[in-house]
Amino acid sequence: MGTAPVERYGVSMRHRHRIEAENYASWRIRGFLAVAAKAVALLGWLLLGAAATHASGTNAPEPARVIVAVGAAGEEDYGKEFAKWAGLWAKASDQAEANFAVVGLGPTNATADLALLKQLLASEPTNSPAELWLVLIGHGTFDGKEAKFNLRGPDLSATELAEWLKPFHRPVIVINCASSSGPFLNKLSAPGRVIVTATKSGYEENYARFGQFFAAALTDPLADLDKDDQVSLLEAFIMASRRVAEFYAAEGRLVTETALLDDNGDGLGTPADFYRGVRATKKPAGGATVDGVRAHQLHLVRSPKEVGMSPVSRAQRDALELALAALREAKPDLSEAEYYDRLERLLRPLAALYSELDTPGVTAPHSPTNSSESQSRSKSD
Ligand SMILES: [Ca+2]
Ligand SMILES: [Ca+2]
Repeated sequence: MGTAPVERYGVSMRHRHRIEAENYASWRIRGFLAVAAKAVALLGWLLLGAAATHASGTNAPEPARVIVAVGAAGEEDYGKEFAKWAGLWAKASDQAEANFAVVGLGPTNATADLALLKQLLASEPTNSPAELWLVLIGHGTFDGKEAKFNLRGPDLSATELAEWLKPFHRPVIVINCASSSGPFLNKLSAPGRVIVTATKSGYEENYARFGQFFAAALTDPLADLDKDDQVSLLEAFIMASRRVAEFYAAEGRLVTETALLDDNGDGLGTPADFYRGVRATKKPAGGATVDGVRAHQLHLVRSPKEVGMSPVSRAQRDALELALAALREAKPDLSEAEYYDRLERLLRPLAALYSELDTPGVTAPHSPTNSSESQSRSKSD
């Protein structure tokens, strides 16, 4: 699993010619249906958690949980850097009113950091609409088979973390900022999760700077690429990757780290240079949906408009937008009538949702009603 877990973008023409046009279309539509089904499933468990919150008498969004694990520094200078990045996460979490916890910065004691981290995760609710952000800041290793995150004392392997995360049916975000972190993406990828790694494989083993730029991007207005007054997980990923590229270019050095993001549970990551703005400009091969749509729905520090949404409404909006993104990808293979029929069936509940939420001056941050498709549709109506 040390090789690059990158999305296999771009169906080669030769391969495409081998597929009969009709088969190809039905295969793409099946892909859309599968994704739409996943979106509905995601909606199911997001809504369950959201409804539980609602039933408990509050419609306030549950605060996100942010757990930062700082690894063994090796050298003092690295230790200072890692502490600084963890500090940025603490600051952003404070701004987000999230519940923040850090492992690995205090004095070492009888309980190893690995056990402390395990305890922290084990004490988390497994069913909840509240996001769980797990951030690993430090060095990593890869022995050709297993990637590990270096902690003081025993290390954390990708396999072990995958086990710990199995019970969770809530939005889980893992950001592994370490060198050699790529294999964590393969091991942790699952529906309902977003996995970000600083490197594309286990073989990018030099000190990785991605974590520094990612932590800074969380609250950087320049990272708000779509100007909706909040920095999404996708935007932070894109901005951090851009800063990494700029760093190596300024130093005149070869880039030794390529960050990846996976949010569609297929175990394949997408690098930031596949996006223009927040839209992916290349299509994955194999009928897979593109990564990034889900990651662009998640914000550690939410805008006041986003904060104003109830968990139930947000869960509904997120699932409908995912289905909409899948429909757009399937557009070339659908008849115009079928496409607009499906589009309407998604836009109607979305519009109802937005009007329900509507207060003067409030617009939906990701409103697909701003899309060119729906504009051209409404013109023709
Ligand atoms: Ca934004
Ligand atoms: Ca993926």
